[in-house]
Amino acid sequence: MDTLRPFPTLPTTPREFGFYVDGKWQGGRPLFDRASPGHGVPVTRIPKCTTDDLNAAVTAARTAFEDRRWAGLSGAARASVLLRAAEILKRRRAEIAYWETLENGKPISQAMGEIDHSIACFEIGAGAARMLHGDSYNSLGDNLFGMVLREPIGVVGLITPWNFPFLILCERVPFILASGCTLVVKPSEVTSATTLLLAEVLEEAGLPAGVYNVVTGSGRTIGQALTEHPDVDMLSFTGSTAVGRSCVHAAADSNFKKLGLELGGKNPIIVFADADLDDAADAAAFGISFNTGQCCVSSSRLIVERSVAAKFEALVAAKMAKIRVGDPLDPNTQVGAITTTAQNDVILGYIAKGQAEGATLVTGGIVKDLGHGQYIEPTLFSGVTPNMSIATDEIFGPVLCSMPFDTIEEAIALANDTVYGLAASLWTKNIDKALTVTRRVRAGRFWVNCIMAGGPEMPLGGFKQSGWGREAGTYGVEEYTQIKSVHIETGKRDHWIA
Ligand code: TXE
Repeated sequence: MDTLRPFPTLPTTPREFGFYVDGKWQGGRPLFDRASPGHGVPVTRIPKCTTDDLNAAVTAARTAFEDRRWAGLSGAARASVLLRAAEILKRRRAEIAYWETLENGKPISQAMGEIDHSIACFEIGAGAARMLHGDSYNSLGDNLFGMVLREPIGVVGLITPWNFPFLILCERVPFILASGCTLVVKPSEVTSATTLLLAEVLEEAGLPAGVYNVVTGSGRTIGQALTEHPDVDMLSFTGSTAVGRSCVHAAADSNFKKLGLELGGKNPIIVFADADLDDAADAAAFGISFNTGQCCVSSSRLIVERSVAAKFEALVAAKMAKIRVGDPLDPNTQVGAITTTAQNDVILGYIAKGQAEGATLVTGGIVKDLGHGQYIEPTLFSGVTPNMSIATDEIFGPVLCSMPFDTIEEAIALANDTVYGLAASLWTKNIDKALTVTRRVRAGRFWVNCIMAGGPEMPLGGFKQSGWGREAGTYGVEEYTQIKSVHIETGKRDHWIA
């Protein structure tokens, strides 16, 4: 299947997957069914791996790391594998997008865009593999020369969530591979298919066996065991703040493995009265509805200058009402299904709470009934105060909370009034305001007169409780390396003992 038309249909039977360790597909484990959240019918069957399977995967990754079958190659050789993977992804784009849509519920057109972005990650990872370098000190005197080497950190554990199963994977894997590390991936139990498909892609691209391993199963067993594993050198985790915290404990209690964490967000979109309000309203509606708001960088707090607040909220509500919520397999759909029933309940619970706390429901707040699956209309609350739970908690759904401000200081204070610091968007035509707010809002990603812009050249990651470290681009590769200071003495050495 390499085009979106004809409109793809559901698979007639669920597709059964194996798991992937040491370059071999494995089976024989109990399987669990994953139903499409947009249709309510089983679409995939995924193995419930054991901790022995996980241990075998870590051993395979360790062996592949220590014998230098990957780390020992030149950056150019690693780059050519990554570039071949990018070419294979181009060929398999529609197929991978299809399985992503079925398991996640996101619109197929969006899933295709995410595969394109993932291809770019592999291309940039290839460039980064060739450019990876250290430093030197020629300032230590004529008898001493200093070199700073970057070495791959070793075996990486990668735990990914269900909201962008393939994209988040590809914002990490090419950069981990570029550094020379080997890895064991544990995808979310509800969206494992495309992580397994990437194993096929990497194998065809010529990645040596044992470098990329995938073990599927629950977070509480396989995920937890990976965080605690004494032979894993680094863990990259993307998911909830609660599990992120448990990763920190597990790392401390096992082997002090290095952690990369990308956790929750409660991101502001700040709109000044002088902004192009139509552009900003489009961005506000997009920023909270994209991926049904199940996005760590969703802009869920609208902080808008009071003099235009009512007008702006009306503009956003009008845009939201036009968003096409529908069957994820329909190429015209803009907003698909909520990925899990648990998340659906969480979002509906917050919508009820917002009303109970006294916020005004301007638009949305209702379930869209397509006769199958779970869908929630994009929702806007006005009259929100900073202490309401809809203003403080990461809802992870299409729910935007509007709060007015009068002064720039108040806008900055409201934007920073959160334990998170993942992303922020700012709308103004005034350069002084733009630079002041950009410098003072504590967020890892900042968009001025745009939202969710950029590519995998730019680093991703958060301030405060949104996480540790950065992924993607050259920063992302460096994250998976460690530094060795090498001192080389030349000439005659001064003896300590006479
Ligand atoms: O995440 P979990 P959930 C936030 C969002 C959402 C909430 C809960 O607010 O409502 O988290 O989502 C694995 N040890 N984000 O419950 O449980 C799990 O199998 C090790 C924000 O689904 O954190 C999956 O692979 N691993 C976020 C991954 O962790 C464990 C994206 C994420 O699942 C584990 C997702 C354990 N004890 C949710 N328990 C973002 N930043 O984008 C689970 N896992």
